[in-house]
Amino acid sequence: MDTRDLIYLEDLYGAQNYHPLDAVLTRGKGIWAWDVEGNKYLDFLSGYSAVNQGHCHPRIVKTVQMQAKRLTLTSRAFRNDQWPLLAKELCDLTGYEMVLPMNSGAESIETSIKVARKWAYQKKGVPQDKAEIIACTNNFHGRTVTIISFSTEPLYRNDFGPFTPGFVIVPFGDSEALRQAITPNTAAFMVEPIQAEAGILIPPPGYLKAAREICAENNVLFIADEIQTGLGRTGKIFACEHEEVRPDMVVIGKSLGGGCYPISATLASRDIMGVVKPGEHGSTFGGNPLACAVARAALRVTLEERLIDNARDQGCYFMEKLKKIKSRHIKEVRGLGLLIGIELKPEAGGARRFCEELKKEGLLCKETHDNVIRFAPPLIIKQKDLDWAIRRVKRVFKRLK
Ligand code: IF1
Repeated sequence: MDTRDLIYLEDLYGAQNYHPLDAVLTRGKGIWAWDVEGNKYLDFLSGYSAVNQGHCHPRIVKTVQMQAKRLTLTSRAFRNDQWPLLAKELCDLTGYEMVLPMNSGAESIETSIKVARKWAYQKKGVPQDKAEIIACTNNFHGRTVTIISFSTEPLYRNDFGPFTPGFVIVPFGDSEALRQAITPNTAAFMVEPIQAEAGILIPPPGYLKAAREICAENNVLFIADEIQTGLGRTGKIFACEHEEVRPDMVVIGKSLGGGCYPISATLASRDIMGVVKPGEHGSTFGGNPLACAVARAALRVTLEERLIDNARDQGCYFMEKLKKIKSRHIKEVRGLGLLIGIELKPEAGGARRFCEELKKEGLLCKETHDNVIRFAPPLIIKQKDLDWAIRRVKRVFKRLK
């Protein structure tokens, strides 16, 4: 079947919950993907940072094949030989004492909310059902009803009420507003170190550190959503490390699964994660042996192939090149590591048309929030591939002058 046939079927039978570019992909290898017509693309979205190790990484695929033939799912009613090893490896890597495995990022965000609330009732003495969690304007933490209950984006909230109570919103980047919003019932403050979906918004220098200190002073848990920024994307294991901030709880997902399999996790100290008792939380697939084997391989690849340093170095290189592009449409180029965005001026007519043109040049990019083109290639990308990409980005900005 060709592109047209497949789009017809998708539009006829598939729920219309996305507005994808019309690239019908059928194969991926490393930074490259091919559509059903045989056109080759450089993947500059990496599955929203879930494909940091590149498409179909041979070591990760081999692990999928081996484990899939051995044992895929036991439920947590029994034990398996992969979860304990992943748990130890994650704690050794990050310095946290305990980890709770789930599947999607949203499920682990929900985990962090439940753990923070339970910690508030049992350890902080917040009255039952009075726990408050503070989040930021323009946050993106997932799509469940509780998570969109504290979204400030109408598109994600409209017609999905009634919403979960207990959330307070403060402006992203304003630590004094955070201090003012804290009450004796505040359990936690949840923040993305960089707001990717909001348009690669980087907070003012010192914000994360100040917020962390305010939380510590007020016995409020600092929860970092590192689902997109974590595991090397910004040139560190966690983006919070750029400000030497150590959260009380860290939520990871996406590339933990090596671009092959959904797995997410919440990391915390024993004092915090220890409030969860048997039977109180979990999921059918949480901590399954296939997911854990894949995650162990994904972490090994990330560390042994030095993807974190590569993200730092290639990100610097690429950002420098992008900043040299002369175009009246460009308002700002910003980012950290290989999480980069070009914000266009409103009169540029929106980022979507630039992404359509970039697709014609063989670059798969996604606009975010109307005016930002997001560049987030797999962390394996080499300088020569970025040079290939830069030449095409320049061509598009020249054409759409
Ligand atoms: C969609 C956005 C990105 C995330 C952060 C939690 C989650 C995500 C920081 C939830 C997921 C994905 C979801 C996907 C598109 C994509 C996205 F545009 F929606 F916001 F990346 F920016 N925290 N982000 O980025 O993780 O449950 O999806 O595993 O929903 O359209 P998930």
